[in-house]
Amino acid sequence: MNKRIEVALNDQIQKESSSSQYYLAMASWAENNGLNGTAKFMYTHSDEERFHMLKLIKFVNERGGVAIVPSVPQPPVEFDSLERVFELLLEHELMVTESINSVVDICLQEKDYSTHNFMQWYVSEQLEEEALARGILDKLRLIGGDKGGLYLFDRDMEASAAAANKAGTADKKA
Ligand code: OFO
Repeated sequence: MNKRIEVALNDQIQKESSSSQYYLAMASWAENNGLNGTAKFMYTHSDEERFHMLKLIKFVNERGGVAIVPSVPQPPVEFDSLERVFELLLEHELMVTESINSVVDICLQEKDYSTHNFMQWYVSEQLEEEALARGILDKLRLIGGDKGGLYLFDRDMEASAAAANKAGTADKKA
């Protein structure tokens, strides 16, 4: 495997792993703050990020590279508010998108079209994740401090986690 591509993919493995830990920390915070639906959503999201990481690890190894299982910095324990959680999630996803784009760019520079093709899955995944985070943030801003609204929001998040779980199982079987 081309060295530059291998380094870029290992860097991406690190980012997906840190996304997984970050969302796990958000899940734990939500669970400790009575937001069980949001916690389920975040636990599922954390699992998805782990799947993104595993997919990259397997790809690197199958292509003759060496995947490095990264250590990741400890994510925060406390968050200021639910809105802040989703602001941070969106910021994090924007950073990940930038990183995916840079891997795609390196693939083109190195004329590695099969890795370029593999990375297209991540490109569309990022589009979905950004749209999801923006949609959730819009809802939270509408709700503001309304407790009833927050209760319904949390219930919706539980339904959305269940749907994602179902789709995720199908995805991993595909
Ligand atoms: Fe892996 O998609 Fe988010 O970070």
